[in-house]
Amino acid sequence: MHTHQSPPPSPLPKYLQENDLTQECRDIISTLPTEEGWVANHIHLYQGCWIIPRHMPGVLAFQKYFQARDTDIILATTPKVGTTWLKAILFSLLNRVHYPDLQKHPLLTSNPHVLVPFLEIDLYIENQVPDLTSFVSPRLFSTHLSYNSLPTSAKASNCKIVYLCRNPKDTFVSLWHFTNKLKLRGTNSLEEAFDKFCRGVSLYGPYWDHVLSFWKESIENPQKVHFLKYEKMKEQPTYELRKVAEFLGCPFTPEEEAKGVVNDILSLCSFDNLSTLEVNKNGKLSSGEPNEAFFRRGKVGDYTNYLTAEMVEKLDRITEEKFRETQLKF
Ligand code: PAP
Repeated sequence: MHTHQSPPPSPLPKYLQENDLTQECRDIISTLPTEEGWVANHIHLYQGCWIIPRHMPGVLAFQKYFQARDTDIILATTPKVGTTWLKAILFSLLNRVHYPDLQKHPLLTSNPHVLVPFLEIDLYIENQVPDLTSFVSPRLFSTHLSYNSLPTSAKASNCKIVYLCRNPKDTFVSLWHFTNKLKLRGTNSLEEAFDKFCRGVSLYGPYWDHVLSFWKESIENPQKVHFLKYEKMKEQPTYELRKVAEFLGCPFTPEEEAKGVVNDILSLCSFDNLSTLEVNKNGKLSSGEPNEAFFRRGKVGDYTNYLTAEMVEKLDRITEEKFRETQLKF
Protein backbone atom coordinates (compact mmCIF):
# COMPACT_ATOMS: atom_id res chain seq x y z
CA MET A 1 0.00 0.00 0.00
CA HIS A 2 1.25 3.44 -0.85
CA THR A 3 0.85 6.17 1.64
CA HIS A 4 1.51 9.51 0.11
CA GLN A 5 2.87 11.85 2.67
CA SER A 6 3.58 15.38 1.64
CA PRO A 7 6.58 16.92 3.37
CA PRO A 8 5.73 19.11 6.33
CA PRO A 9 5.23 22.72 5.25
CA SER A 10 8.41 24.74 5.50
CA PRO A 11 8.11 27.25 8.31
CA LEU A 12 10.22 29.75 6.38
CA PRO A 13 9.31 31.70 3.26
CA LYS A 14 11.74 31.00 0.43
CA TYR A 15 13.47 34.38 0.75
CA LEU A 16 14.67 33.32 4.19
CA GLN A 17 15.79 29.80 3.34
CA GLU A 18 19.51 29.16 3.26
CA ASN A 19 19.64 25.37 3.01
CA ASP A 20 20.57 25.32 -0.70
CA LEU A 21 24.02 26.79 -0.15
CA THR A 22 26.80 24.89 -1.88
CA GLN A 23 29.95 23.90 -0.01
CA GLU A 24 31.84 26.47 -2.12
CA CYS A 25 29.50 29.16 -0.83
CA ARG A 26 29.79 28.02 2.76
CA ASP A 27 33.57 28.04 2.47
CA ILE A 28 33.64 31.55 1.03
CA ILE A 29 31.13 32.87 3.55
CA SER A 30 33.13 31.45 6.45
CA THR A 31 36.02 33.76 5.50
CA LEU A 32 33.96 36.95 5.15
CA PRO A 33 33.28 39.75 7.63
CA THR A 34 29.85 39.12 9.14
CA GLU A 35 27.20 41.26 10.79
CA GLU A 36 23.70 40.66 12.02
CA GLY A 37 21.30 40.93 9.08
CA TRP A 38 18.27 43.17 8.60
CA VAL A 39 15.97 40.24 7.75
CA ALA A 40 18.17 37.15 7.38
CA ASN A 41 20.22 36.24 10.46
CA HIS A 42 23.46 37.35 8.90
CA ILE A 43 24.91 39.55 6.19
CA HIS A 44 28.42 39.21 4.74
CA LEU A 45 30.86 41.58 3.11
CA TYR A 46 31.82 40.10 -0.25
CA GLN A 47 34.02 42.15 -2.59
CA GLY A 48 33.07 45.33 -0.77
CA CYS A 49 29.32 44.63 -0.95
CA TRP A 50 27.07 43.39 1.90
CA ILE A 51 25.23 40.29 0.74
CA ILE A 52 22.88 37.82 2.45
CA PRO A 53 23.82 34.13 2.35
CA ARG A 54 20.80 33.15 0.23
CA HIS A 55 22.00 35.41 -2.60
CA MET A 56 25.60 34.18 -2.56
CA PRO A 57 25.19 31.23 -4.98
CA GLY A 58 23.43 33.52 -7.44
CA VAL A 59 26.09 36.19 -7.13
CA LEU A 60 28.91 33.69 -7.71
CA ALA A 61 27.20 32.02 -10.68
CA PHE A 62 26.27 35.38 -12.25
CA GLN A 63 29.86 36.56 -11.94
CA LYS A 64 31.22 33.30 -13.32
CA TYR A 65 28.85 32.43 -16.15
CA PHE A 66 26.97 35.48 -17.40
CA GLN A 67 27.87 36.40 -20.96
CA ALA A 68 26.67 39.90 -21.72
CA ARG A 69 25.66 40.82 -25.23
CA ASP A 70 26.28 44.24 -26.70
CA THR A 71 22.52 44.66 -27.04
CA ASP A 72 21.76 43.83 -23.39
CA ILE A 73 20.26 46.42 -21.08
CA ILE A 74 20.81 46.16 -17.35
CA LEU A 75 18.97 48.18 -14.74
CA ALA A 76 21.29 48.59 -11.75
CA THR A 77 20.14 49.84 -8.36
CA THR A 78 20.86 49.61 -4.70
CA PRO A 79 17.67 48.38 -2.97
CA LYS A 80 14.68 50.66 -2.30
CA VAL A 81 15.56 53.45 -4.71
CA GLY A 82 12.66 52.81 -7.09
CA THR A 83 13.80 49.59 -8.78
CA THR A 84 10.23 48.34 -9.19
CA TRP A 85 9.20 51.61 -10.85
CA LEU A 86 12.12 51.69 -13.28
CA LYS A 87 11.62 48.02 -14.14
CA ALA A 88 8.06 48.86 -15.16
CA ILE A 89 9.17 51.91 -17.14
CA LEU A 90 12.01 50.17 -18.99
CA PHE A 91 9.87 47.15 -19.77
CA SER A 92 7.10 49.36 -21.19
CA LEU A 93 9.57 51.51 -23.10
CA LEU A 94 11.41 48.65 -24.77
CA ASN A 95 8.28 46.62 -25.53
CA ARG A 96 6.01 49.46 -26.59
CA VAL A 97 5.66 48.12 -30.13
CA HIS A 98 4.60 44.69 -28.85
CA TYR A 99 1.92 45.99 -26.50
CA PRO A 100 0.14 48.90 -28.17
CA ASP A 101 -3.09 48.05 -26.32
CA LEU A 102 -2.54 49.26 -22.79
CA GLN A 103 -5.68 47.45 -21.62
CA LYS A 104 -3.85 44.20 -22.31
CA HIS A 105 -0.43 45.15 -21.02
CA PRO A 106 1.58 42.49 -19.08
CA LEU A 107 2.13 45.01 -16.26
CA LEU A 108 -1.57 44.80 -15.46
CA THR A 109 -1.22 41.17 -14.44
CA SER A 110 2.46 40.71 -13.56
CA ASN A 111 4.62 42.43 -10.97
CA PRO A 112 7.55 44.33 -12.59
CA HIS A 113 10.02 42.01 -10.82
CA VAL A 114 8.58 39.08 -12.77
CA LEU A 115 8.89 40.87 -16.11
CA VAL A 116 12.43 42.11 -15.42
CA PRO A 117 14.21 39.54 -13.26
CA PHE A 118 17.32 40.15 -11.19
CA LEU A 119 20.34 38.34 -12.58
CA GLU A 120 21.91 37.33 -9.28
CA ILE A 121 18.74 37.13 -7.15
CA ASP A 122 16.38 35.40 -9.59
CA LEU A 123 17.99 33.88 -12.69
CA TYR A 124 21.34 32.66 -11.36
CA ILE A 125 19.94 31.55 -8.01
CA GLU A 126 17.36 29.33 -9.69
CA ASN A 127 19.99 27.77 -11.93
CA GLN A 128 23.80 28.04 -12.04
CA VAL A 129 23.59 28.35 -15.82
CA PRO A 130 20.04 29.57 -16.52
CA ASP A 131 18.40 29.13 -19.89
CA LEU A 132 18.09 32.67 -21.20
CA THR A 133 16.84 31.72 -24.66
CA SER A 134 13.37 33.11 -23.95
CA PHE A 135 14.86 36.59 -23.65
CA VAL A 136 14.79 38.27 -27.03
CA SER A 137 17.09 41.11 -27.96
CA PRO A 138 17.39 43.59 -26.38
CA ARG A 139 17.45 41.46 -23.25
CA LEU A 140 16.41 43.44 -20.18
CA PHE A 141 17.78 42.36 -16.81
CA SER A 142 18.45 43.96 -13.46
CA THR A 143 21.04 43.74 -10.73
CA HIS A 144 21.71 45.05 -7.23
CA LEU A 145 25.47 44.47 -7.49
CA SER A 146 27.82 47.45 -7.51
CA TYR A 147 29.64 48.29 -10.73
CA ASN A 148 32.89 46.82 -9.45
CA SER A 149 31.27 43.46 -8.70
CA LEU A 150 29.64 43.02 -12.11
CA PRO A 151 30.87 40.14 -14.28
CA THR A 152 33.73 41.09 -16.58
CA SER A 153 31.61 40.57 -19.68
CA ALA A 154 29.05 43.12 -18.46
CA LYS A 155 31.81 45.69 -18.06
CA ALA A 156 33.76 44.83 -21.20
CA SER A 157 30.84 44.48 -23.61
CA ASN A 158 28.87 47.38 -25.03
CA CYS A 159 25.78 46.45 -23.03
CA LYS A 160 24.05 49.48 -21.59
CA ILE A 161 23.40 50.13 -17.93
CA VAL A 162 20.67 52.35 -16.54
CA TYR A 163 21.57 53.25 -12.97
CA LEU A 164 18.92 54.60 -10.61
CA CYS A 165 19.67 56.08 -7.21
CA ARG A 166 17.71 57.96 -4.56
CA ASN A 167 18.58 60.26 -1.69
CA PRO A 168 20.02 58.22 1.18
CA LYS A 169 17.48 59.40 3.77
CA ASP A 170 14.43 58.16 1.85
CA THR A 171 16.37 55.07 0.78
CA PHE A 172 17.11 54.24 4.40
CA VAL A 173 13.52 54.81 5.56
CA SER A 174 12.20 52.70 2.70
CA LEU A 175 14.66 49.91 3.51
CA TRP A 176 13.74 50.01 7.18
CA HIS A 177 10.03 49.63 6.40
CA PHE A 178 10.65 46.93 3.80
CA THR A 179 12.84 44.79 6.01
CA ASN A 180 10.42 45.08 8.91
CA LYS A 181 7.66 43.88 6.63
CA LEU A 182 9.69 40.83 5.60
CA LYS A 183 10.76 39.86 9.10
CA LEU A 184 8.76 37.05 10.58
CA ARG A 185 9.16 38.20 14.13
CA GLY A 186 9.71 41.60 15.70
CA THR A 187 11.00 44.71 14.00
CA ASN A 188 14.38 46.36 13.60
CA SER A 189 14.56 49.40 15.81
CA LEU A 190 14.96 52.57 13.77
CA GLU A 191 18.06 53.54 15.76
CA GLU A 192 19.86 50.23 15.29
CA ALA A 193 19.01 50.08 11.60
CA PHE A 194 20.18 53.66 11.18
CA ASP A 195 23.47 52.88 12.85
CA LYS A 196 24.01 49.93 10.50
CA PHE A 197 23.10 51.96 7.42
CA CYS A 198 25.50 54.74 8.42
CA ARG A 199 28.29 52.17 8.90
CA GLY A 200 27.57 50.91 5.39
CA VAL A 201 26.03 47.64 6.58
CA SER A 202 22.92 47.52 4.40
CA LEU A 203 21.79 45.21 1.58
CA TYR A 204 24.26 45.62 -1.31
CA GLY A 205 25.78 48.54 0.61
CA PRO A 206 27.66 50.54 1.58
CA TYR A 207 25.06 52.75 -0.09
CA TRP A 208 27.62 55.46 -0.98
CA ASP A 209 30.14 53.06 -2.54
CA HIS A 210 27.38 51.62 -4.69
CA VAL A 211 26.32 55.03 -5.99
CA LEU A 212 29.91 56.13 -6.52
CA SER A 213 30.85 53.01 -8.47
CA PHE A 214 28.22 53.74 -11.13
CA TRP A 215 28.61 57.51 -10.95
CA LYS A 216 32.29 57.19 -11.78
CA GLU A 217 31.56 54.95 -14.75
CA SER A 218 28.78 57.23 -16.00
CA ILE A 219 31.25 60.12 -16.10
CA GLU A 220 34.04 58.13 -17.76
CA ASN A 221 31.78 56.24 -20.06
CA PRO A 222 28.45 58.03 -20.60
CA GLN A 223 27.60 55.77 -23.54
CA LYS A 224 27.60 52.84 -21.15
CA VAL A 225 26.05 54.08 -17.92
CA HIS A 226 23.08 56.44 -17.73
CA PHE A 227 22.79 57.87 -14.24
CA LEU A 228 19.28 58.64 -12.96
CA LYS A 229 17.83 59.95 -9.72
CA TYR A 230 14.44 58.99 -8.28
CA GLU A 231 13.83 62.61 -7.31
CA LYS A 232 14.41 63.84 -10.86
CA MET A 233 12.20 61.10 -12.26
CA LYS A 234 9.46 62.40 -9.98
CA GLU A 235 10.10 66.03 -10.84
CA GLN A 236 10.46 65.82 -14.61
CA PRO A 237 9.29 62.37 -15.64
CA THR A 238 8.66 63.10 -19.33
CA TYR A 239 12.05 64.78 -19.76
CA GLU A 240 13.87 61.94 -18.00
CA LEU A 241 11.99 59.23 -19.88
CA ARG A 242 12.82 60.82 -23.24
CA LYS A 243 16.48 60.93 -22.22
CA VAL A 244 16.46 57.26 -21.21
CA ALA A 245 14.84 56.35 -24.53
CA GLU A 246 17.57 58.23 -26.42
CA PHE A 247 20.30 56.61 -24.34
CA LEU A 248 18.89 53.18 -25.12
CA GLY A 249 18.73 53.96 -28.82
CA CYS A 250 14.93 53.90 -29.02
CA PRO A 251 13.86 57.57 -28.97
CA PHE A 252 10.19 58.41 -29.30
CA THR A 253 9.18 59.17 -32.87
CA PRO A 254 7.18 62.32 -33.70
CA GLU A 255 4.16 60.05 -34.28
CA GLU A 256 4.56 58.52 -30.83
CA GLU A 257 4.96 61.96 -29.28
CA ALA A 258 1.77 63.10 -31.03
CA LYS A 259 -0.08 60.05 -29.75
CA GLY A 260 1.03 60.72 -26.17
CA VAL A 261 3.02 57.51 -25.75
CA VAL A 262 5.42 59.11 -23.23
CA ASN A 263 2.60 59.98 -20.87
CA ASP A 264 0.88 56.65 -21.47
CA ILE A 265 3.98 54.82 -20.22
CA LEU A 266 4.29 57.08 -17.21
CA SER A 267 0.61 56.66 -16.28
CA LEU A 268 0.79 52.90 -16.67
CA CYS A 269 3.85 52.78 -14.40
CA SER A 270 2.69 55.34 -11.86
CA PHE A 271 2.60 54.43 -8.20
CA ASP A 272 -1.17 54.97 -8.06
CA ASN A 273 -1.80 52.68 -10.98
CA LEU A 274 0.59 49.83 -10.17
CA SER A 275 -0.05 49.78 -6.43
CA THR A 276 -3.81 49.36 -6.84
CA LEU A 277 -3.68 46.43 -9.27
CA GLU A 278 -4.93 43.14 -7.90
CA VAL A 279 -1.62 41.40 -8.69
CA ASN A 280 0.33 43.95 -6.67
CA LYS A 281 -2.14 44.08 -3.78
CA ASN A 282 -2.44 40.34 -3.24
CA GLY A 283 0.21 38.55 -5.30
CA LYS A 284 3.57 37.18 -4.17
CA LEU A 285 6.92 36.73 -5.88
CA SER A 286 8.11 33.15 -6.37
CA SER A 287 10.64 33.85 -3.62
CA GLY A 288 7.78 34.62 -1.24
CA GLU A 289 7.88 38.39 -0.81
CA PRO A 290 4.38 39.91 -0.99
CA ASN A 291 4.17 42.22 -4.02
CA GLU A 292 2.57 44.94 -1.95
CA ALA A 293 5.81 45.28 0.03
CA PHE A 294 7.33 47.00 -3.02
CA PHE A 295 4.69 49.75 -2.96
CA ARG A 296 4.62 51.81 0.22
CA ARG A 297 4.28 55.60 -0.28
CA GLY A 298 6.32 56.38 -3.37
CA LYS A 299 7.05 59.95 -2.29
CA VAL A 300 10.11 62.17 -2.05
CA GLY A 301 10.98 63.37 1.47
CA ASP A 302 9.05 60.84 3.57
CA TYR A 303 12.15 60.64 5.78
CA THR A 304 10.98 63.80 7.57
CA ASN A 305 8.28 61.66 9.18
CA TYR A 306 10.82 59.26 10.69
CA LEU A 307 14.28 60.72 11.18
CA THR A 308 15.23 63.09 13.99
CA ALA A 309 17.12 66.31 13.22
CA GLU A 310 20.30 64.63 14.53
CA MET A 311 19.83 61.66 12.23
CA VAL A 312 19.27 63.92 9.24
CA GLU A 313 22.36 65.89 10.10
CA LYS A 314 24.46 62.77 10.50
CA LEU A 315 23.36 61.22 7.23
CA ASP A 316 23.83 64.53 5.40
CA ARG A 317 27.33 64.85 6.84
CA ILE A 318 28.34 61.34 5.77
CA THR A 319 26.88 61.88 2.31
CA GLU A 320 28.66 65.20 1.87
CA GLU A 321 31.95 63.66 2.89
CA LYS A 322 31.59 60.59 0.68
CA PHE A 323 30.47 62.57 -2.35
CA ARG A 324 32.87 65.48 -1.84
CA GLU A 325 34.85 64.75 -5.01
CA THR A 326 31.70 64.59 -7.13
CA GLN A 327 28.96 66.98 -8.14
CA LEU A 328 26.46 64.60 -6.59
CA LYS A 329 23.85 66.34 -4.47
CA PHE A 330 20.58 65.16 -3.01
P1 PAP B 1 13.70 46.81 -4.51
O1 PAP B 1 15.04 47.44 -4.74
O2 PAP B 1 13.67 45.90 -3.33
O3 PAP B 1 13.11 46.21 -5.74
P2 PAP B 1 12.41 49.33 -4.83
O4 PAP B 1 11.37 49.15 -5.86
O5 PAP B 1 13.67 49.99 -5.23
O6 PAP B 1 12.70 47.98 -4.08
O7 PAP B 1 11.85 50.23 -3.63
C1 PAP B 1 10.53 50.43 -3.35
C2 PAP B 1 10.34 51.93 -3.21
O8 PAP B 1 9.93 52.45 -4.48
C3 PAP B 1 9.23 52.23 -2.24
O9 PAP B 1 9.53 53.50 -1.70
P3 PAP B 1 8.91 54.02 -0.31
O10 PAP B 1 9.18 52.97 0.71
O11 PAP B 1 9.61 55.31 -0.01
O12 PAP B 1 7.45 54.23 -0.55
C4 PAP B 1 8.04 52.23 -3.18
O13 PAP B 1 6.92 52.86 -2.66
C5 PAP B 1 8.62 52.98 -4.35
N1 PAP B 1 7.87 52.73 -5.58
C6 PAP B 1 7.40 51.55 -6.04
N2 PAP B 1 6.75 51.71 -7.20
C7 PAP B 1 6.79 53.02 -7.47
C8 PAP B 1 6.27 53.81 -8.55
N3 PAP B 1 5.56 53.27 -9.54
N4 PAP B 1 6.51 55.13 -8.55
C9 PAP B 1 7.23 55.69 -7.54
N5 PAP B 1 7.74 55.01 -6.50
C10 PAP B 1 7.52 53.69 -6.47
